[in-house]
Amino acid sequence: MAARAATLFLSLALPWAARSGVIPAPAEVIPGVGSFNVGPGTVIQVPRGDRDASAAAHYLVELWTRTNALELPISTAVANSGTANADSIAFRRRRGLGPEAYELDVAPQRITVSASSAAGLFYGAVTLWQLLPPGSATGRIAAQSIHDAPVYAWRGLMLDSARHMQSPAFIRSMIDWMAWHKLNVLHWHLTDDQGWRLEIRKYPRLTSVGAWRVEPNGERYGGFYSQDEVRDIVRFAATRHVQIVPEIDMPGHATAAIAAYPTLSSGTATPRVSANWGVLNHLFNVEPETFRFLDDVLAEVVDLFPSPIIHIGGDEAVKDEWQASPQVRARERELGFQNPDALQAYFTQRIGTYLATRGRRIIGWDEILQPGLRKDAVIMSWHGVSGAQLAAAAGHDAVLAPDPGLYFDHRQSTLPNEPPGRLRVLSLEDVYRFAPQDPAQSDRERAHVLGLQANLWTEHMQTEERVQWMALPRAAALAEVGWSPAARRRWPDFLERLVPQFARYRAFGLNYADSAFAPAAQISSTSDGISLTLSAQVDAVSFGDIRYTLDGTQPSAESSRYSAPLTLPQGTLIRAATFLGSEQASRPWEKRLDARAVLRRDSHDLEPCSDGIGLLLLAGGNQSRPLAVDIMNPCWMDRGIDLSKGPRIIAAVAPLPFNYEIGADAAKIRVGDARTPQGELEIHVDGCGTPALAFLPLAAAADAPGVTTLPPQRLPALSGRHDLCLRFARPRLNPMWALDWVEIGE
Ligand code: TNX
Repeated sequence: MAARAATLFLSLALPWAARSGVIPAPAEVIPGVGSFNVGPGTVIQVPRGDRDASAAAHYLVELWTRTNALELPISTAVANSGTANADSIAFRRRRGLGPEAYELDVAPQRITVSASSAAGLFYGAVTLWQLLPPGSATGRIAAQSIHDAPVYAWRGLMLDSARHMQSPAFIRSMIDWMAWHKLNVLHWHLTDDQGWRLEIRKYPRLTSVGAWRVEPNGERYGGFYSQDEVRDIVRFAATRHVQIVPEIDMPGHATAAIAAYPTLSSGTATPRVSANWGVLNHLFNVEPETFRFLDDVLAEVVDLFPSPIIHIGGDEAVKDEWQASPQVRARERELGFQNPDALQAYFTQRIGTYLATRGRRIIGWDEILQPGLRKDAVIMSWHGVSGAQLAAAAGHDAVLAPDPGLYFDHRQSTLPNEPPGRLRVLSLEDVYRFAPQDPAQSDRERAHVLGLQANLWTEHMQTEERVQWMALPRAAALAEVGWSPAARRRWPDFLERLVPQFARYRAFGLNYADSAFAPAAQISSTSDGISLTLSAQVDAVSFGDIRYTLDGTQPSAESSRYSAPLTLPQGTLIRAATFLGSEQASRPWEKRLDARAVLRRDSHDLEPCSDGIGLLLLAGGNQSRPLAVDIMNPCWMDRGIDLSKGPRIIAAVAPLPFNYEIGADAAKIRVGDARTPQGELEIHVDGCGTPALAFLPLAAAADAPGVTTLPPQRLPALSGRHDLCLRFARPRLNPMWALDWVEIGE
């Protein structure tokens, strides 16, 4: 409660904070007196001949047109002098500000955006755009003076276009919204085991073969970016001050390239472009011809991407093939290396030397940090932040991209509408509270930390809409951690600024997640009806309000405020949404409180029996809600079930392809314990170790691609409440079975 009072006080004292919604929060804001009226009469002035100022002004017009239907004229009549008309917004050059810094001065008659650089002018325009709440074409901007510059130079997102590919239009749109979060690096993961997505003119099979795979369901999947498309995207990114850092992964994650050109292989059999997730063991060999191939590929990459840094992957290169290959072993001896890690270090070194001749530095995943690594190589830390700590201590620049802290392939809440991904929750607040500063580091080491990045691995993000959902609004939290000084970051204040940001997402048609605000329901039956408890991830009760209706109408800021569990008659339709003041922060949610709502628990409501590799996976056949399953152990706990009346059990299940490469861990998965040819769902009482109380054969579901409801059964009567363990016994690894929902009662 004390925290809430402080929030309210802050937003009253600093009205700009609540109303404007500038994300990331500017470094310094000094409130002024009065306000500037923006409207169709406002004129934007840029110095004649200043193309950067003109570009920034045009971007401001574009943004306000989009979100406020406000299309202001730009005039170049006034040169870079102190005099101007009243009610104008002037862009100005000023010497002495940092590379991305700007100043924004709002006075009652005049707004001035000044910067030394093109990026500074651009970011000044973006901040000014956000000072006007989205919606109306007229409004007031409070007088203030903003001095702003980023804490970190590298504020990035990684997009994996190899596992699933996105259209060039999507990439451009992503660059655009990144820019207005002041994110400035798009690390583009273009090659992997499951696809090679970049046209290389010298090696056409990379895309004619390497860009295509056959999915477990038999469909062909793939595509690639032509060099013309890439050039177009790179040009666009430059206008948004986003650097695209391309990644060509090597020596591992190379299956697609090896499938296209088998002479690159260090294994015996030629692999196909993979449709399996996980870590594959195919590596490039270390023959001179292979380095020539890679140099040729990188020559075209360097030609396409002006980035001074090129990503060469280096992650998860399991050395089984290298160790088994007489050819690789012979080279290793010839070069005088004792172990395969030294050989990877040599590999990295050769590529680094080649790129240096083309004027570029390498960046790689933290596995490339090996003795002898060239000093200008940058380390991207994904094994937590330890890679960055070691790198900085060794004098290397580093970027923080830790798993799981900034891995946006994790779901953001336990709500049933989260799209496929990793089961572990990485909430908006988790990202916001990510602490990039390592107190144990010296100033010199700290200076090596270029910044931070979140990664969008797309194994489970099959569509562009899902990529947006996983990225937004967590990218807004990332942007603030990367840009704003720690002292300016306040979680409740960020949430308030996020509500207008959501309106901007809507104006741009972005499918953002409202998971932080969305109502969640817990339902149980009582003697008086159905008891309903509502909650939200952001602790709506102390922060905002959940408001609901029971008459079928949409909830509004005037609807009843939820404050304590409700008891409602069976059959009630409840609709609810979370509000901050009068602003709606979540999408509306609804639930019919019928008998099924009480009885049914789905895989999201149940507890996984173990913590192996937890995923949210879609079953075949147009299923829209993914199933929560630990692929190492498909098993769920259903707790506190009344068995005294020998209840009926109904379960719905789906077969899922087991297309994972997990090496020796596969032997840990329990299979071969089935009693019937297709296997069965076993019900154990009081834990999983007891003999099965009942089992539901899977024969009825074996031929259906999607979810099948198994024939109901009765469980034997046992007095009292018990914890049930529901697990699959199966004859073989593939298919894997998953539980969709279960109903136990009457
Ligand atoms: C590990 S992080 C990988 C990726 C996967 C990711 C899934 C890294 C450098 N490699 O290949 O997509 O886990 O979370």
